[in-house]
Amino acid sequence: MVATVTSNLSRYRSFSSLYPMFPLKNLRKLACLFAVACVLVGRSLADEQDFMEDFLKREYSLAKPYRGLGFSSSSQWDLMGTAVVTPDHVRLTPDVQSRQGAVWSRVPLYLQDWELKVHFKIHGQGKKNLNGDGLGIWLTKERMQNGPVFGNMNQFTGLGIFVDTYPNADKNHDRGFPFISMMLGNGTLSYNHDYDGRTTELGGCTAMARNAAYDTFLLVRYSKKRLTLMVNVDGKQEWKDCADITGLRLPIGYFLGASSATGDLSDNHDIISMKLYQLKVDKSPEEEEEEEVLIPSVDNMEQFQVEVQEEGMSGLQFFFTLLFSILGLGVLAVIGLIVYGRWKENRRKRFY
Ligand SMILES: [Ca+2]
Repeated sequence: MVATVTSNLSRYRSFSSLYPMFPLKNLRKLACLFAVACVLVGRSLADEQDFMEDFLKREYSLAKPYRGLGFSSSSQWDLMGTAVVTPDHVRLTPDVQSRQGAVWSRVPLYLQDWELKVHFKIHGQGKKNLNGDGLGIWLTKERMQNGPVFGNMNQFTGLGIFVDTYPNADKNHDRGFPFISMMLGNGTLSYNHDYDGRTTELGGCTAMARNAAYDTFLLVRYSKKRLTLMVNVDGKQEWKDCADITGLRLPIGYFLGASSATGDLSDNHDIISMKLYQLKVDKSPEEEEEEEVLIPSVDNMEQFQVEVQEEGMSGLQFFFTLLFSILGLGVLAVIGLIVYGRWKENRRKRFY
């Protein structure tokens, strides 16, 4: 080691003696600066890593290796339906028609401020828009239920994030699919599959997360009645804003889950990880004293309501409606004339 340093130094000496504008002193300074910079950068990265790991809540997280997941009594997760565990992922549904699968946490989430990072993969043989139906990420009062909302029950209570891969309502192609959206259920609101849930969505965005060349993630952050949804699906290692809702009240003690369903169309729907981080947030005394939330709600919910346009008449339908209306009116006029003629004749006969 010493020998190498010495020989390197002698090489520097010869180098600097050949090129006097590059004196050895400067080289040493540069080397020192470089070393200090390396140490600082290394330390800050390590700090960040530690920071993140400190706040990762393993009891609420699903990550590799999935030891005992779904069958061991020590596992924090239950599987249902077609969901299976492999070394690389939890597959909610295979690329086969009419399947439903889910994974649900056994532990209710009692954190006030949190961040959920979901690593998922949706892929299959079907051509674009000939695949379906997508997956749902949940934080709800209910768990382990079957149903029509991406393999979970309708009229759920809590938060649903949907990666919808099939455009059921999109006749005008006004939004690209897959479309990621969020909905807050209060136990009576219904998700309408035929409209891709537009009547109840709080926000969302298009995210090309199917058959993607990169790892695909979504991130949900909830703190101080604000829910933000971000996506990372194009391999750029940056989060893109997808939805940002303020005034959203979500009770604690709900369950995390992920579910999926296939119908006539199908895909593989895989969850690689769901990592839950606790957020440390400074709160004012008033914020600390907020009364307990019992039912999920959003302030000014109306502002998020989307008008669903009933499908109008097509040109051909309009033509036939008009044609039959005119014919009908014509027939009525003829009948009227005949009746009038008879009445007039009868009157004349009576007159004579
Ligand atoms: Ca859909």
